[in-house]
Amino acid sequence: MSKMARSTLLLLAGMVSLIITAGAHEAVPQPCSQTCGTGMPAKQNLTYPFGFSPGCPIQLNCSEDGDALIGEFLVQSVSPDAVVVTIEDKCDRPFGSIDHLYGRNYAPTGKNSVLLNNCTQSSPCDLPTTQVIQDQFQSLCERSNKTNTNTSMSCYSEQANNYSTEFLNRTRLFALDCKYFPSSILMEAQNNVSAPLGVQLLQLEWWVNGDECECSEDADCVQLSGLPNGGGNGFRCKCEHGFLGDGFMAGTGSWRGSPERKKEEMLKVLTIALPLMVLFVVSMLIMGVVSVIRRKRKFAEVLEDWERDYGPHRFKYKDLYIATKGFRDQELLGAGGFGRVYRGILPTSKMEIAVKKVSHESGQGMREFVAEVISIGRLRHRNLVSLLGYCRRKRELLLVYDYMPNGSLDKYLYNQPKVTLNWTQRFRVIKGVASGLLYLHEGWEQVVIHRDIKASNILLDAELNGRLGDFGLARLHDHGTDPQTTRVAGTVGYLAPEHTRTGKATRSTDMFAFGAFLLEVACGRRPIEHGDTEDVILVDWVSSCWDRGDILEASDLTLGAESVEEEMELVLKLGLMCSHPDPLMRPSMRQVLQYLEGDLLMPELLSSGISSSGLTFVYSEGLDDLAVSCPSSTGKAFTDLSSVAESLLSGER
Ligand SMILES: *[C@@H]1O[C@H](CO)[C@@H](O)[C@H](O)[C@H]1NC(C)=O
Ligand SMILES: *[C@@H]1O[C@H](CO)[C@@H](O)[C@H](O)[C@H]1NC(C)=O
Ligand SMILES: *[C@@H]1O[C@H](CO)[C@@H](O)[C@H](O)[C@H]1NC(C)=O
Ligand SMILES: *[C@@H]1O[C@H](CO)[C@@H](O)[C@H](O)[C@H]1NC(C)=O
Ligand SMILES: *[C@@H]1O[C@H](CO)[C@@H](O)[C@H](O)[C@H]1NC(C)=O
Ligand SMILES: *[C@@H]1O[C@H](CO)[C@@H](O)[C@H](O)[C@H]1NC(C)=O
Ligand SMILES: *[C@@H]1O[C@H](CO)[C@@H](O)[C@H](O)[C@H]1NC(C)=O
Ligand SMILES: CC(=O)N[C@H]1CO[C@H](CO)[C@@H](O)[C@@H]1O
Repeated sequence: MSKMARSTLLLLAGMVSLIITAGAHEAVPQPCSQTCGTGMPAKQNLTYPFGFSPGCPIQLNCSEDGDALIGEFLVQSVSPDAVVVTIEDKCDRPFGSIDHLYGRNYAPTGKNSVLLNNCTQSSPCDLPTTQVIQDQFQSLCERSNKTNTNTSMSCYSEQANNYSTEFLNRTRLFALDCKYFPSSILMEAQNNVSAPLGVQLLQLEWWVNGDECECSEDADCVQLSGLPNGGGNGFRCKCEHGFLGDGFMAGTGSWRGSPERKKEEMLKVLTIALPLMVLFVVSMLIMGVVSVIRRKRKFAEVLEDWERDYGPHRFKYKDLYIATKGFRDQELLGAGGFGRVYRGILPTSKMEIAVKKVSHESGQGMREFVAEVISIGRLRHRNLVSLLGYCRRKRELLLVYDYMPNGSLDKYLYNQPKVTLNWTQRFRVIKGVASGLLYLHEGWEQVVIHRDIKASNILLDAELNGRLGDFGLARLHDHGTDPQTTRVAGTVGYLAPEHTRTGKATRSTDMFAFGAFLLEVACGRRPIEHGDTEDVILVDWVSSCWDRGDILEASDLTLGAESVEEEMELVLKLGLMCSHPDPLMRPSMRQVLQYLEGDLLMPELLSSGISSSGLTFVYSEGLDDLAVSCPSSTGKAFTDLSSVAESLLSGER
């Protein structure tokens, strides 16, 4: 979702920037240069028609510092309405220099009051209205204290003479016949009383000569006539509000600009971006909702009313999902007949767990099964792997067990290279498993049949104690199947002959499997080993060793001399005894434990009658025409049988 969001954002940003760049104005080449002849940019921002090149309608001079000049006067500012020049106080500035301000395209406006000195004619002047200004001008020429100056200061303003002309009347000004032009003040009328706007400033009105307006579309035109340059006509262009440019057709023209331009661009951006934004937000919302729904579905569990009673035994699928990092393959501990087992760490308690995923075909019998799981979950024995709880989801049942750090026993027996357990450890494991199985068979309020005792179901805890795992699981398969056809659950090689025949699991069938397990541990070999030429059946092989008079020959070679012979012999014989084809001949779990603890002596056994006759017995039940019991062909016959059993089992998964 985040990836999608990021790309959507990028797309959006790209679109917005595209809109902005598309709106940018392309500059129009200007025929009139606004840079000084020296190559220095003018300090003032001049625009057409002002400039320094001869191509400019209003050509200004440029000072060495890059300042625009009119005559000797520094241009302060150039606006679409007026040009303002600086008239620095100078007592002995010749009066004639004022004539430079009357150009072809500009003239002083009537807003100016010019300060004069040593004039022949007097004129009323209301200029120094305030004491400050009066003082300044009065003292102006006194301070300079030049012998050829006099402080006969006067001034001229149109207003003071009751004239209301646009320009300072040059004729009348020159008629005053003054000697000096020391300064000027720009006045502004406020409530019919003119007030000084700026001292040492003079405002010029400007125009481009011509009878017709030559302004661009979005510019206003100011037409002027009877101009001081000889009574000609002129015009001035000014961009409309919200437009940029000089407004002249010969200049840059005008284009939409700030703030309206910005506003409009914003509007444009908004009209395009807003729906996109809304779309984006809506899609984000939809994505969010979808992801929430997906998440919900992902973690959806099956929870029925009857399950509420199981409270603490029920785990949240989400917790298990997080614990196993989403049932990652890296967390996979193993895959057995009943499902895959994952390692996990519970998010809140940080407890290590093993989660077994069991798939079940139907909800039928689920209630009974869960009830049984819960009741089995109450089983507590140091040689049982504790079932902590369960979780149900769709077609899956998840069983949560204690995590066994040392894994299953089979890897210590068969894996190459072997991580072997020494005999003492093995014997302890055997006794532990026996004790756990006794608890299942006799120690609890109900008889619990394990149904799948084998080395790979024995797990080793941190102290290498053997613990029985997966007890009762085979029941799931019983529950899940049609009651009319009973299927056999278990593992080939550990299945008691009568189990395959009747389909009934009893304590005796568990004993048979335990026998196979004992031989496995003692011999370090699987109950059936598929060889190149023929298969080795462990029971047969051990009993043949016994027949030859040396049962210890069958013991695991990797154990070497360290094994205690009596214990080894005991385990081997016990293994054969438990693997007896006749269930009545097998000892009970209590007896087995007593033999192992040395509390009871083993009865003298004969090797005959054990061997694979039990297997042939089973075999003859199913496939009469192949009933052969010669030792050499037993393995072959068993292979056939095992394939039959396997097909039985696989049909059930
Ligand atoms: C001239 O224009 C630039 C930007 O166009 C502005 O930063 C600068 O202040 C202007 N200078 C004057 C004197 O107006
Ligand atoms: C610029 O300088 C030249 C030569 O000194 C003069 O003729 C012209 O009137 C001046 N122009 C302005 C605008 O001051
Ligand atoms: C101005 O000049 C007069 C003589 O003309 C002189 O006496 C006076 O001290 C001068 N004042 C200043 C401020 O220089
Ligand atoms: C200054 O003007 C007064 C009259 O206003 C005159 O008497 C005086 O001689 C003048 N001084 C100079 C230096 O021109
Ligand atoms: C200007 O008008 C006012 C009154 O309107 C008058 O007092 C003043 O004398 C007039 N000034 C001139 C120079 O005519
Ligand atoms: C300037 O003054 C003269 C003389 O007073 C007058 O004839 C002329 O019309 C005035 N010019 C303007 C433009 O007012
Ligand atoms: C300003 O003067 C004009 C005429 O000169 C007059 O009509 C107007 O009422 C005056 N305004 C104020 C605010 O005095
Ligand atoms: C300093 C100066 O130029 N003063 C002159 C002022 O005007 C009178 C007559 O108008 C002249 O005589 C002065 O020389």
